[in-house]
Amino acid sequence: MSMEQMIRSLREQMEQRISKIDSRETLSAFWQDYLGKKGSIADLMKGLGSVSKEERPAMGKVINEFKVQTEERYKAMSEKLEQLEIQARNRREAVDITLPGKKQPMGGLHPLTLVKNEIIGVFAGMGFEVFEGPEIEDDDHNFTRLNVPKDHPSRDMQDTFYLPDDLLLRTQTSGGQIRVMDQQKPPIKVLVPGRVFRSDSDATHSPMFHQMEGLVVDKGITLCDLQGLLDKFVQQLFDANVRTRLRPSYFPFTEPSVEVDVSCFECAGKGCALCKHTGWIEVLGGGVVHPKVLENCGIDPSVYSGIAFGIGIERIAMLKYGINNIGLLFENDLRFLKQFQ
Ligand code: 2NL
Repeated sequence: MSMEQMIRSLREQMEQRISKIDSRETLSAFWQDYLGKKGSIADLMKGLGSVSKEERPAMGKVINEFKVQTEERYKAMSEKLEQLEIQARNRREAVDITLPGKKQPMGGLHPLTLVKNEIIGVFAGMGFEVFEGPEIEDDDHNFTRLNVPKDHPSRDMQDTFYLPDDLLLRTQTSGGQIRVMDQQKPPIKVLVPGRVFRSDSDATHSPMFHQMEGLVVDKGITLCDLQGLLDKFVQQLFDANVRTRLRPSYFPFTEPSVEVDVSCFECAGKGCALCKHTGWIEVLGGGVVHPKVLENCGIDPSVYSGIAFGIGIERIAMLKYGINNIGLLFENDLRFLKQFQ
């Protein structure tokens, strides 16, 4: 076979190979077989040595044309493969910009937080400052300095969760007010919100609930100040027309102690299911701070006097929103919670 015939046959073979290429791998093999160091074209170049001097330039030209043609085919195929790869990637990564976005649902405040904020809002308007104490208290802050000495029967009034080392889960936030009195001298006007714990559980009691205690200490503070303060408070919280009623009660840390009722905001005192046909609803407890408590905090009870009160936030929330079971406030069922948004 002459060299020219050989080149013609190689050229046909090359065109066949290139038309079948479908990947980088087969293209790379193609390059090796034709254009590589040990490829067909290199072989042809070597064979040029045994061609006669007269024929050599013409033959060289034919080989070179074959080489250029092969390189062109290679380059074209390489570009074609690249285009195919880009198309494939674009298909893979395609984003449908007409699809609707993912909705991020709006969060909202828990009804207890709403009520807490509302109560703080009312008292802040009367000049109260907010202070928070620790949930884990010592016996001294939770009981002793509040005039509830060890072995005093009133410790049984609230079943306490005790911890090791004379520590306990606070049964009320009063330890917070004790700290305020330790740190600042009268006039004092503070509101202390927080979680409190009592071993008690039924439809209206939870072992953990939220309380808001208030304390005012200054010269000449009386029970009348407490009623005036609470009158304004319930009028802003429930209805402008409600009134308060104080009934005698007992707490070791106040003397006198009172239970505070609000006239029914559902029936205006006429009697309904909410007020159990009495016209009155119990909302909180309070009283005049016991002189011993002031004394225990380094405040002279012959100069200063104080009033204090404690509000159960769950109770207020249940009254305001007509919730009949306290458990609903802790289950976090969205069907319930969404009603307050
Ligand atoms: C309730 C209502 C009350 C207080 C809390 C208090 C705090 C200090 C001094 C005096 Cl530092 N009193 N707090 C007073 C009366 C009632 O909460 O039903 N508690 C068992």
